[in-house]
Amino acid sequence: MRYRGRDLGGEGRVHLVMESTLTARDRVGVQDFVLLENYTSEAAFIENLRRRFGENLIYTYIGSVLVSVNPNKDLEIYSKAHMERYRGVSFYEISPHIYAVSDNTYRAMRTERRDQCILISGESGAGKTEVSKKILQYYATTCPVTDHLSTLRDRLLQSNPVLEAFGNAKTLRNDNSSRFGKYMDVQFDFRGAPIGGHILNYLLEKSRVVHQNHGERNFHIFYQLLEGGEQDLLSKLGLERNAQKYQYLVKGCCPRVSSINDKNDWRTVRKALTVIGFHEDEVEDLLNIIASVLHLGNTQFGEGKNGENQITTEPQLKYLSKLLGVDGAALREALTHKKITAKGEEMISPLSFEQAVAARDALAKAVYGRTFTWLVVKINQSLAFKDDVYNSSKGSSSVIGLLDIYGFEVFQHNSFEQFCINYCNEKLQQLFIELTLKSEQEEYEAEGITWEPVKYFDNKIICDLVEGKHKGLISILDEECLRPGEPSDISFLEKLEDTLGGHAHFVTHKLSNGKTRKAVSREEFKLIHYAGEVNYSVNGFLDKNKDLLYRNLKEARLEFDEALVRHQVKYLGLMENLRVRRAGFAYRRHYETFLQRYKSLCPRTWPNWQGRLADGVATLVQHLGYKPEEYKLGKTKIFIRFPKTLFSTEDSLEARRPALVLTLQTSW
Ligand code: AD9
Ligand code: MG
Repeated sequence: MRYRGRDLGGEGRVHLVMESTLTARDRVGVQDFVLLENYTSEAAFIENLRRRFGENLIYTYIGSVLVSVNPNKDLEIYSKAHMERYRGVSFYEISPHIYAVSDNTYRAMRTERRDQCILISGESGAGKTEVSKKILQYYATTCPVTDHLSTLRDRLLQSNPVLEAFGNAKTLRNDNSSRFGKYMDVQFDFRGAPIGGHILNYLLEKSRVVHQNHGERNFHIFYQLLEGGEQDLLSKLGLERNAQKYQYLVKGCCPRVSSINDKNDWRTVRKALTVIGFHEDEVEDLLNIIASVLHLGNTQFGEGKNGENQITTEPQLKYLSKLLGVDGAALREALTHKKITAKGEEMISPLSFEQAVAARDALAKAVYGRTFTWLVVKINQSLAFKDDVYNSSKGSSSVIGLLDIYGFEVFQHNSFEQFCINYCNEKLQQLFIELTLKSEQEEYEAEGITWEPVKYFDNKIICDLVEGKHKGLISILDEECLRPGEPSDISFLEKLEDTLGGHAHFVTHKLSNGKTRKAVSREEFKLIHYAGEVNYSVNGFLDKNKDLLYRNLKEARLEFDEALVRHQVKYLGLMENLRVRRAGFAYRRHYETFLQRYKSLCPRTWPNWQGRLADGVATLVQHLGYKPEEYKLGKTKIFIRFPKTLFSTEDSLEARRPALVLTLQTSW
């Protein structure tokens, strides 16, 4: 089967001629769900996704929202030639692609001179980070650059491998799972050239430094250093080329991952650090800290002659003091003793074995966490917009923001980390609902447009359950952390039961009739999230919440798992979104703006319309031959149902809103 006609990246427009008994549309489905005949049927929706997926067409629109289905294999759709095809081409004129969203957002930024934002949502492993990288590559390749800007462009691109090395890890759901949230601003000058960038990082999962679940790994950088680091370097750091030797790397029993080449990745990261502008001594400091975390993990405690708890691994202590640049005796004391103040006097008291282990782990987590923050600060310094270099751009720059967070995740054992990650996803879903379902429908009502409301599940109820003042889960946790006496994870759970018991989205083992529920253990609570049910173990909640840094805040890998896709279609509210889009109006403009822009197309409105604005617009669209079903006149705006040639993408309502990309996981 061959396509005839213009090559548009495998899919082409619907007018392509195919040498087959099937029409192009039958075979590849529709590229915008708004065009789906049976648009209320979930089965038809999924079938359309499946057909397209079968043809390696992983992108489909719902109006201006891009749905991306993870192919879990390299598709040849990201070349420079592909980028060129999307440059300056109208959103609806070419097959859906992340480059179309990137280009549309870029042009909207330039023509409107307003900041833009691209929000990427989807569960863990669905492809959010890949999408964000593709967007960045698109800008790096297609935007104008001069010599000195090319350095900035390279730094923007190279910040990814560095941040991923230190902030990503293999989990059971994704071999390259982001364990921190990232919001990146790319700043452009008036010519549309990238001139600066800034990264905001959220809530790194530091607990991973000292513990990994079975089948998971620590952060990539540890394995990269051990696999790829030159022998001289490892000797200097006192490390052996064997991940199995390090207690912090053996917990998950997973030193190697078939899809990851630690050695190659090490080279990439080393090079990237240089491109970003790290000095050799800074890289040395960085690696000293990474090595010291491994030595901390191997620091053991045991009973001394007088029954006291002491460090039994002297070589580790020696390396630690050398690498961290601290006095050995002071470090020994800090790891085995604590300072307490009693009656105004400072006293030193020995730590028990368990306390010493906890103090060691806390130090490792704090050291790693602060190093990550420092890394982001350094990257930001290197990406910072420099007025003196680009003074021609002063005061006239705009930004495109990219949000890539950790996706919703459920494991067999879920703890504070999953709670934070999943809460973050609830908030993003709120924003998504606000942008696609709520405000859209409210506007029709406000403008007096006849409208049959589309019902949808509003997850505000779950956000309130988590963040509500005084009675929300986080408030209760904070109160319990600050309460005098002996607050514990279990006392926290009891408080939750007292306050939230009976809430439709909160479940514990206690049933109202006094019996117990088997599906939730005595140390767990269950939250019924928008994306699914998750049991959280309260073990460690108090300690982890006290940590201030937190407050700042399978191999599938190639099938289309229908149940998994259907689940995501449901909880992401895609059917509801489609219904709103289908029944709604793709474009809207204030009467004044509309008239101003198009009055020249009608002799009766040109050069100036003298009467009421609404009458002028009515006159204009009648002259243009619009059929009544194609538009509606509201109180202050005209609403137009489908894209028309009259409206280029720059005019779309969507250009004024954050672009939305939804990524779907296909297998796990
Ligand atoms: V998490 O919430 O950080 O755990 P993400 O970010 O949603 O997750 P990621 O982008 O890391 O997922 O994608 C997971 C894997 O899917 C990647 O490592 C790729 O192997 C694979 N993937 C994702 N998108 C694409 C794609 N467009 N083409 C090919 C892809 N492979
Ligand atoms: Mg990610």
